[in-house]
Amino acid sequence: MLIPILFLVGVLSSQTFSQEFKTAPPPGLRTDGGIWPLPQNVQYLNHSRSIGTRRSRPIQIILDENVNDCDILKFTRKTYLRKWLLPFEDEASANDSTTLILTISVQDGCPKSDEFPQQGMDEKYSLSVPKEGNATLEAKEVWGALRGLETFSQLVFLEDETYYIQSANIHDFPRFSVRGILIDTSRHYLPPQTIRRQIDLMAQNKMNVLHWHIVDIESFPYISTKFPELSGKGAFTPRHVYDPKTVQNIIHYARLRGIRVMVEIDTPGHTGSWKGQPGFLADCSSATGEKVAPNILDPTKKENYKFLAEFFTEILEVFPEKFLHLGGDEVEYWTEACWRQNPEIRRFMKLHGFPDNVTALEDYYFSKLQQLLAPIAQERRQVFWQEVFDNNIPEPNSIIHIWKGGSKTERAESLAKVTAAGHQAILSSCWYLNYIHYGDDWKTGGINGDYYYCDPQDFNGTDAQKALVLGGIATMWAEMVDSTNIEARLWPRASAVAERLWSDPLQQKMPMKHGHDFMNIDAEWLLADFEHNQLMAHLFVIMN
Ligand code: CP6
Repeated sequence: MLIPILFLVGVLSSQTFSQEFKTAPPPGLRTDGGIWPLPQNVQYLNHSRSIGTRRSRPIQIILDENVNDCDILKFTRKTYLRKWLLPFEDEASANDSTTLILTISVQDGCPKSDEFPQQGMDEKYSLSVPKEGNATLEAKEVWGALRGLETFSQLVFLEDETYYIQSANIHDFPRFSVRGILIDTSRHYLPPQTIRRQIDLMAQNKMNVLHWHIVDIESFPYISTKFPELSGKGAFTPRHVYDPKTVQNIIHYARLRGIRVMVEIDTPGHTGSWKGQPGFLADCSSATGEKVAPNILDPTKKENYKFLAEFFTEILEVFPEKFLHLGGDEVEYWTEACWRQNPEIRRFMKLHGFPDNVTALEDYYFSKLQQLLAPIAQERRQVFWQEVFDNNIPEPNSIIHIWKGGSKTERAESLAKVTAAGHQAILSSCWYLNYIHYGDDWKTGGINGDYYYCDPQDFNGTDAQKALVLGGIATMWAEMVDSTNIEARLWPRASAVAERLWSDPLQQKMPMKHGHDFMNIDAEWLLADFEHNQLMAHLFVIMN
């Protein structure tokens, strides 16, 4: 039934397009919309009105009394108004009869200055732009108002030096609560302005979690105030670091845009750069006795747990986000050359009666990690890469981050297993954006060839299991990525992920694959339109 209906919609809308335009529509001109990601419920009123020029004041935004002083909304208002190049955005009254007034009301008022967006943040909003009179934006929390303002901005378009707004009624909310991007600042250093710029682009796509894979084998750019030798010995150079002020700045920058910063401290593997803590890394040698560069910590030393407890205490003070990512991936790469070749570690295993493989030792490490986190991380939810679930014993309340899955079947099985065990899950398997192809691959790119079509709830399981899927994170592993290419590689490809995680799959203009893609052309238009917006934003940033 779905296929014929969607087909009909496709035919009708392409006829509308071809009647209105002999050639492709000019960039930026909205026809039936073009909001990205597609709202859950949108009714276009088939009408747009002129609201002024760059020199007049096309838009005025009025905040309701209870949020009139809200830092987040005042900041966001200013940012959006500057998009339309308004010189007098702080003046109270409209000075032009065509000025559109948008009033914003937020039921729950403004978050305190030490409150950050968190899991469970309410991003729902209702936006009404009638054919005449004021526009209204209503939300329960400011986070919803931020999403609504982004939608509002996408209804505004410029045509022959005049601003127009498309009339519409929109009721919108996200399908998933976690919609993220992973950045990897260990393989290549990313300057703070590059990170901030990706945060801006995430906000344009209504994404809300920046997963900061901050340290790994290649470098340790995080400056620890308690253990400065970590970056002292582990950073590429003394300039390739994030000092406490910079980290704070990024967290606050993200907060103003309704984005959470989830840091990942990946242990016990992937720790090659932790050279600044003496005795932390295990001695490694190959089976023939040759020394091998260590990439895994030594789980047998008491001092290492004392150190980790102090280090995590600092991390928890620095990052307010309630999800703490603890890594745990690919441990098997280093257990053979390090743990199993190291005489002291072997002796330790024997002493504890562990069998002659490393599983029990890994379990030992994760249980010690739980013990040291218990008193300091009560308010936090722990996130682990899937191996900790596959091979070890994760904390029962932890969230499992699924990244493996060379095929759809494999990732569906992982999702089914993890949720059957009662864990919440985050999916990344289909969104390895570091992979590139020739051509535009935003629909069919990735290891599994289904960036856009990948659905995190497409697995065999009960409704309760599906509800345990929190969302997804597009990963930008940075072995071959740095500040010169990250933006072009992320966007607009990550926008495909953003729409999958926000929108209702049944309402999308680009349907899930039903045999053939009959609406490719419309889809391409939407994307071109979107890219145009990105470009405009880019130019704006450069101009400023
Ligand atoms: N680094 C870390 C990586 C990867 C992972 N963890 C990775 C593995 C396979 C691919 C891409 C990235 N580079 N720390 C796995 C979660 Cl294909």
